[in-house]
Amino acid sequence: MKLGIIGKPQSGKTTVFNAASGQQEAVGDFSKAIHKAIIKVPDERLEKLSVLVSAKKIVYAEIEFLDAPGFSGKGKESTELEISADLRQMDALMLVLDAFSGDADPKTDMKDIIDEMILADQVMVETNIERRNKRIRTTNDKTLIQEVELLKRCLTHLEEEKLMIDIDINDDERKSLRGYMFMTEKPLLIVVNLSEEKIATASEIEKQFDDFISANKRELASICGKIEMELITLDDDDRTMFMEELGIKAPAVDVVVQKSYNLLGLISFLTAGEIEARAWTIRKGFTAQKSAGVIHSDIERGFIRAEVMKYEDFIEFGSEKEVKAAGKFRLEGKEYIVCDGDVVNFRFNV
Ligand SMILES: Nc1nc2c(ncn2[C@@H]2O[C@H](COP(=O)(O)OP(=O)(O)OP(=O)(O)O)[C@@H](O)[C@H]2O)c(=O)[nH]1
Ligand SMILES: [Mg+2]
Repeated sequence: MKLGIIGKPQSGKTTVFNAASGQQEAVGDFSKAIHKAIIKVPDERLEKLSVLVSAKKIVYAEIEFLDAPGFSGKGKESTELEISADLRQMDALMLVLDAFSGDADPKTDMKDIIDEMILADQVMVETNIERRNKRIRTTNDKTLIQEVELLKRCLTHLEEEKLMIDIDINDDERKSLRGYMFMTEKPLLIVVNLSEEKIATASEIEKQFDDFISANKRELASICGKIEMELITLDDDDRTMFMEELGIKAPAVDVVVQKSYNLLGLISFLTAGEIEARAWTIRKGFTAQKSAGVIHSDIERGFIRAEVMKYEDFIEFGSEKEVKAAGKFRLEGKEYIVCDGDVVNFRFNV
């Protein structure tokens, strides 16, 4: 799963990327370099589970982050619409907005970046309509004609300055468009990058985005990128002290990473044993058998049953035995839909 960090030049993309990844890429250098990192998804359930079962280690779920420059930030005026192929490959986007500099106007910046994405999609659709029309002239191919009709609907929608994620089309039509990898079809996490002084006014700034966020597949988080970046350079004791001084409970970047995970439509089921307490990434709606395959294809192939406890029950009752005594231990078949936080043990035979 890939999440791309985008935004205007100098909006704090690399700062947020560093804070989330613990990497130390140069900031403020206008570089066009793409940075990549695999990020652990914070999950305090794993820490509690590992204590309960005396696990030797914890393995967190992971997502891939890309710090991806490439937007001019000039909105409709932009001429460089070369959104890189890397960005089109992303499963979701994190849009970082400057709310730290003196004349910051995050709402307008957001509009500009979105306009730029809409323009890029529009250009792509136009090129594809042209190409198909040429072929239709020689072949008169029915499927191509249908495709062009659908693309024309997309074009009208984009010309109305709307995002592809909000277009009203049926599932088959959406599927047939998948190959285009529209920029404006990706789930979006808006990250408001505040200055130290503005943290107190976060909720006021966030309100400006209410209308946009309430719609489908969009999330919002506020963060002070600079503080977060400093936090990761400290050792555990200093970090705790620094956070207490600032009155923050957990690094805001943890929330950002968790929200990205949700936005990608991902959930975790958990396994707990002496070797490790571990989160496994699945998509919402995965069956027990398919989930088993995430651990190993043999377990999927030889699937017999899944032993399932809710994380909360396991913590409340303290052991498998007690969960059983309380009647909360379940044996599920291969069609069972695994839920976030299920503590699972697969029985299999190969
Ligand atoms: N005060 C303050 N400054 C910040 C914050 N985030 C970033 N900056 C500063 O803004 C400048 C740009 O930050 P970067 O993280 O390099 O921004 P970027 O979006 O990666 O920039 P480009 O890759 O050049 O487009 C740097 O000088 C940062 O120190 C913040 O939360 N607060
Ligand atoms: Mg950068």
